[in-house]
Amino acid sequence: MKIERIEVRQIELPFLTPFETSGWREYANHSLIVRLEAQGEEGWGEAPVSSGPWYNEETTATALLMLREVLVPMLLEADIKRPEDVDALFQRVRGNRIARSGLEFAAWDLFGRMAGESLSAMLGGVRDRVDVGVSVGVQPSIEALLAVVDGYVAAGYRRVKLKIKPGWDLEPTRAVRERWPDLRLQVDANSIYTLEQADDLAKLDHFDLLLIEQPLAHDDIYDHAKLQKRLRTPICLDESIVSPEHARWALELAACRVINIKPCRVGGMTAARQIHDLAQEAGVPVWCGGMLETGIGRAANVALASLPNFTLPGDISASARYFAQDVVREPFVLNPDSTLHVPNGAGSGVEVDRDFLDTITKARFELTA
Ligand code: OSB
Ligand code: MG
Repeated sequence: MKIERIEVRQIELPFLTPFETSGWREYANHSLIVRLEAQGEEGWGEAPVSSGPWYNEETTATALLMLREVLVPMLLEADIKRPEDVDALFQRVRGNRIARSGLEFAAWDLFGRMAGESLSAMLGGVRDRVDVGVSVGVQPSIEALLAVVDGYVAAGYRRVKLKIKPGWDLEPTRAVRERWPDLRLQVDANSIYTLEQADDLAKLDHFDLLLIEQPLAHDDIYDHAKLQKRLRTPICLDESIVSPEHARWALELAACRVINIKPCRVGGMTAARQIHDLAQEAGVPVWCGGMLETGIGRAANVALASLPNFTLPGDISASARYFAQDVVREPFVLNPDSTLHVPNGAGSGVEVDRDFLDTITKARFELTA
């Protein structure tokens, strides 16, 4: 099948509150929203890049350039018989995985809509609800942190992740653990520590954490294996796992005991599912991370999280945790048991609010076959 038309939009959708990690701050979603057209049907995808190269090397500007100059022209020339063909097509592209994922997600949505099958069913999902938690950014004070966590716990979130960095690690983690002894709690360092700080990191073992996410360098697997031997708490890799091969290396080296799968980080659903399968064979649980997506990317993440080895709660919070208004007509809502429903409509199962999308679009281009 030929894809006939591809539209890419750059959006800006402000967050209700800025999101601060160990190394940067995000004020708005700066994703690229992709729309494919073929045989009278459409498919939507989100490439959730950030404005700067702080999480990985990609930015809104680089992804826009790669899509316009390389990826969209490649896809328009290709013959696509199944969504996995998009992953295969882009294997010869180095890096730029979030940009690639926007098109790959849209292909899954397109094929799903054509077949009348949900993305979750296409991927082999086994649940109609997925466990979710909330990722809490660095706060100006412990008091502010406790107030923010209190709000999320009151909203129904039963798993909380704290962003940590040197000087904002032991005290905030202790404070939250003391206030909520039974809360499922984990931390994320976004690559800010080095192996020399292993003894400091080992102090986090006192707080009964589910996991410590990406303590060391964004491209490291080797030192994480050394660090894991010195921690009781499972290490979870995020940034370092950019492909199924990277997942295999990490598993063979015992560099982690948990993997955060963000399908965008690995180029899309095809690679994400392969990593899921590898981890399952190794007896390593996975969970679905997030990139502060709109409802378009969130729908893809929720569908992925319905696969069997997603046994830990995902960073897939309700639309209201991020935005005053989402770009999908039915926002994602938190159920009282800290889950989100998996959409069961065709494809990703969400309907894009085109009028609202138009109001947040900063730039767009369109190419045809
Ligand atoms: O490291 O998991 C991360 C957001 C942007 C970039 C990196 C990360 C995050 C989050 C937020 O932790 C997860 C979400 O709620 O989407
Ligand atoms: Mg992370």
